[in-house]
Amino acid sequence: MRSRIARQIQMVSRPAGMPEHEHFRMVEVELPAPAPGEVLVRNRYVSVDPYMRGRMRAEGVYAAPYPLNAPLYGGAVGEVLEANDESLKPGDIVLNQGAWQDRFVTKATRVQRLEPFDPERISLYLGTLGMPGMTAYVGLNRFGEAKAGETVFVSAASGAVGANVCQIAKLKGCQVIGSVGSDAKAAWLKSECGVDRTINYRTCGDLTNALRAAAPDGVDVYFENVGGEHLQAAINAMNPFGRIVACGMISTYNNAAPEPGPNNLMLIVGKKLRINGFIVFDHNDMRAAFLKDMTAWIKDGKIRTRETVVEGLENAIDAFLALFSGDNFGKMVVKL
Ligand code: NAP
Ligand code: FER
Repeated sequence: MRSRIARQIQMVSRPAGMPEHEHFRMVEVELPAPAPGEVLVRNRYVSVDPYMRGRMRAEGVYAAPYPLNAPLYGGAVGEVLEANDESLKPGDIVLNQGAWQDRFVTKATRVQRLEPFDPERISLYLGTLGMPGMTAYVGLNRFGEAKAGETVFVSAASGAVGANVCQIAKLKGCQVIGSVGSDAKAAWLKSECGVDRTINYRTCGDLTNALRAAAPDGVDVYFENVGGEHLQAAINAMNPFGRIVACGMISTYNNAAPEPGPNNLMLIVGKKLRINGFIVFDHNDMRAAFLKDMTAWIKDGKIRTRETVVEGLENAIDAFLALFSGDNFGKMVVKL
């Protein structure tokens, strides 16, 4: 019999500010044999994503909070070890929601069998071909409505979502400005992703001035991943009828108390700006088109992918925390 000993990371207390190791523990459990309709999955790659920080809070807006003393969950790609359901067989590669654990038993209906276009690159289904890539596609197309010739400003531009936003916007014929926290990330965006101009927000001085210099004709679409000073600078630099795609505000996720907002919100009125929040999970109607387009773009070399791969479930917490210090470069995944 294959091993049914599983390791899982549980949250034992809710962090107030930046999470620390003491908020989590690694637990070993013996899994039951899969009951009828169930499968045993061994994960190969598990995802860590910024939204997980929101689920660590007691109150969620959109998603249910993670329970205490139970495995955390989120996107993962694994292999079916045992199947007690005719829809799946051992060896099948499945997208699942069992992140933060190396093995688990779940209903067959709760996993999605993948037909990976490249079996060596299954982690892409957590990044460019997965939730973050689709977030870029949905946000830019459905809410940014970016048109050829327009200027698109992207924050966290080299990340899992941002790098795809930049490259899809270039494919649409836009001018693209990316903000990042390191010169190496800026150099990669320019050389590999075709980004026109970059800003290193850590070294640029006043962000509004830097953005105005990078976008002398103004910003038509701001793809918001960061919040705070980035949002204020974008509002300052937006053109009339500009669109702000409110995807996330990672700079605020570890705040223990709310911080003051941008000081220039009145500009939204005079510039007739539109601000659109969205959650990718509400837009599954675009999933087939996204997968078709994105797979073709990757195969044709039109979209470049970059990952930071951390090895070992025991390093998942550090991998997660790296999202908030910028120590990831591209999509952060944990290889098991
Ligand atoms: P990511 O960009 O791959 O990783 C996070 C990056 O954010 C870091 O590498 C860092 O890059 C930047 N960052 C972290 N703290 C920052 C701070 N205080 N100020 C400025 N930059 C900071 O993560 P991702 O998965 O692509 O997520 C990006 C954003 O999209 C997040 O806001 C996330 O919540 C959001 N999101 C939303 C949806 C949705 O459905 N609405 C779906 C997926 C993701 P630098 O080194 O460049 O600072
Ligand atoms: C994310 C940030 C926030 C995300 C989802 C949320 C899927 C949801 C927030 C909420 O429930 O309030 O990156 O990605």
